[in-house]
Amino acid sequence: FPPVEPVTLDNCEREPIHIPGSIQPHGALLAFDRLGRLMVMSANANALLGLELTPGRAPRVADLGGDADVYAAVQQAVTSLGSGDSMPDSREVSLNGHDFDLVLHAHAGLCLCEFELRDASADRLSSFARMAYRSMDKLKRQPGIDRLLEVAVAEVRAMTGFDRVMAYRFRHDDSGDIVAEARRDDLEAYVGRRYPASDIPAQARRLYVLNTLRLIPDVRYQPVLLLADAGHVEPVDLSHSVLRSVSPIHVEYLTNMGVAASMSVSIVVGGRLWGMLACHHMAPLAVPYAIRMAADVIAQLLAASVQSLAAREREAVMARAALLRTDIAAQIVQGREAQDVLAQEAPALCESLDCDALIVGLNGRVRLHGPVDEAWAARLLTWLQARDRALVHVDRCDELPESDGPERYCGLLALRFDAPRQGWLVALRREQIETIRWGGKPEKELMHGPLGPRLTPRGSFAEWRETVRGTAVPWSDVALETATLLLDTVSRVHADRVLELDRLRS
Ligand code: BLA
Repeated sequence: FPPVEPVTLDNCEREPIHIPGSIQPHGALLAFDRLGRLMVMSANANALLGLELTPGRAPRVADLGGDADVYAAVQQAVTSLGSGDSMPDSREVSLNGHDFDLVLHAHAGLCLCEFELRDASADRLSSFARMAYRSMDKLKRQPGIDRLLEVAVAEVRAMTGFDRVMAYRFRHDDSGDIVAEARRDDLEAYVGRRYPASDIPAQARRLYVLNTLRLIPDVRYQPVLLLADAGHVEPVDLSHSVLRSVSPIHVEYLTNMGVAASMSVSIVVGGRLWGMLACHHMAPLAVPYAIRMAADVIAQLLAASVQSLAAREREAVMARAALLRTDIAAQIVQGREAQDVLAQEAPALCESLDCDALIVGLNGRVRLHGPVDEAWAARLLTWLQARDRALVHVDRCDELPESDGPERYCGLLALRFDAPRQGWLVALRREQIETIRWGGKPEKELMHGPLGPRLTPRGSFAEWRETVRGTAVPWSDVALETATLLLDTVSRVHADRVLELDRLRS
């Protein structure tokens, strides 16, 4: 089942990567229907497994190398088809003088049996269970997300032997940062790099939530076609397969980077792809199924820890904001002018709202924190006053009044704490591309494949810059909630103080 249209940089979101019609050659695939009939087989199956199977027939024990274990496993998986999809189940088998991990699962009406070649010694596998246990113990003890990911990349590298293991964390718009890395000493650092959402297209992200681990032991592989019985017309859905052949676009990306083997494990938090552990090897590398399963378990533990640490980090931010709010309110209640208090607390406010500069306006006077052009600030306040809303937030440069000064802000979060007296607290954010520094030194571009320099980390960064030009990082839910509470508090205590002053005057 070859893909319908050739894959290019422009249509790769439509590439049906779950039905490539081929597998990677480090194993063989047999797929059976409800009646136990062989519907699809990979072109290499008979040769690799030493069998003489023909599509359309239900094999007997003798047809499966006379191995009762293999036969029983297949029969059991075929029977389970009656109750719908099933999670992969695996066992070790020997056929044709080779050892295999036989991985079976039911999906979309077919029972998929994948025989993956294994050559790991038993020793390595048994010590590995201890290694996984030790890793999990270490992971559980990490106090914050950054440390947690540092430990995770080191542990996965120790377990699998990859030259480079990176932790990717996806951002608000699905672009991603490499936030932690364990690598061979002589390799250039990738940590700190950012790439656009389009480097991992939407259908790949969906697939990676369903099936959390993929491996390419040798990117130079020749795909092995799937052959179907004449009675079987549907393409085989390889969403949950371990041998699925991968997108040629992605293979080109890896090749351009000089990578020969790749594995990635999804970190799924709340049903969403939160991040990935991505592993590279500069030579081919076969990672045994059991070790991959351990890496998958580590990623699940990571996801659970990320979830609870993120909740804790959010609580800590909200608690600090509450303290700051109380402090500001107390100073105003004691009689200080709101504008002075807010201007004095500007550094703390910038930290709390995660902004680069602040403007505090009241009664036509402006106080600034950070590099802001005064004339622009005054125009901005007039523009805000005309919008007639108590809370305004913007994250695009072209929605704000144009600045003639050297500074350019694209993000604005403005709180009107005194409407009649034009009292505004305005938080500003710079353009995103000014706030990131590309990690690592410009690499010598190793080579370009047929699709040119786009498919390199540097091409990715350039693409990301294009995508986000003219925007600031959008205000998070936490920043908006903090701002709403601050607005509420400051306008209340400030109004009381103004009333009090009026009363004293009259
Ligand atoms: C998949 N793209 C991926 C994956 C990663 C990246 C980690 C997961 C697959 C794996 O395990 O290897 C991206 N990898 C990166 C990046 C770095 C890296 C950015 O190491 C940087 C250091 N990819 C593109 C473009 C397209 C594209 C432009 O860059 C399409 C136009 C497609 N990427 C693409 C597809 C997949 C993918 C289709 C899915 C591959 C598959 O599972 O079949």
